[in-house]
Amino acid sequence: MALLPILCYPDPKLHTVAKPVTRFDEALKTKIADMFETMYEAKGIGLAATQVDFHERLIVLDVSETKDQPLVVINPTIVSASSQHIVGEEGCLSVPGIYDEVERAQTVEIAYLDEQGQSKRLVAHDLLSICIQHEMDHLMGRVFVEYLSPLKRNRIKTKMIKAQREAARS
Ligand code: GNR
Ligand code: NI
Repeated sequence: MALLPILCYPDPKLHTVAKPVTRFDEALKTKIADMFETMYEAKGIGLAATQVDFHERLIVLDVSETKDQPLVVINPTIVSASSQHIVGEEGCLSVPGIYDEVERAQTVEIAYLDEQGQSKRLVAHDLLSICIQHEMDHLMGRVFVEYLSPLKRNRIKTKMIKAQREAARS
């Protein structure tokens, strides 16, 4: 088990488009275990492989209060999305300290593979739906701040660069 470094916005690597997972081997199991360890340690409810500089379509999630409902989602596709939308306050482990409202489909149905490579379907509502859409965006190289106004996004970018410069000096 290992903690993986999380890429921080505006790292250009966060805009990499992930490729499908093709090998369901021991290396993948290790990556999944390391991603869960990293996500739980960072108090996140989800983590996309992109955020740990691994560019395959792999997500780990756990939106439960009790942190005992791990979910592995590989090669996800949206089967359907509700026309009903919801606005939720989002944060991101790659944009620490920034929270803002994003509108998403309230319900999504996804098709995906589990860690054994078995086909699955899942209908997700509310927070799980939001989290799945947030993580699938990461796999497409998209970070939630890209939904905010250019003014807000530029302020966030400047703040992140400054924070990273100060962290590197200390
Ligand atoms: O931990 C996280 N919380 C969160 C809250 C609202 C909407 C999305 C998220 S995902 C985020 C972890 C993360 O950055 N995943 O990519
Ligand atoms: Ni994120």
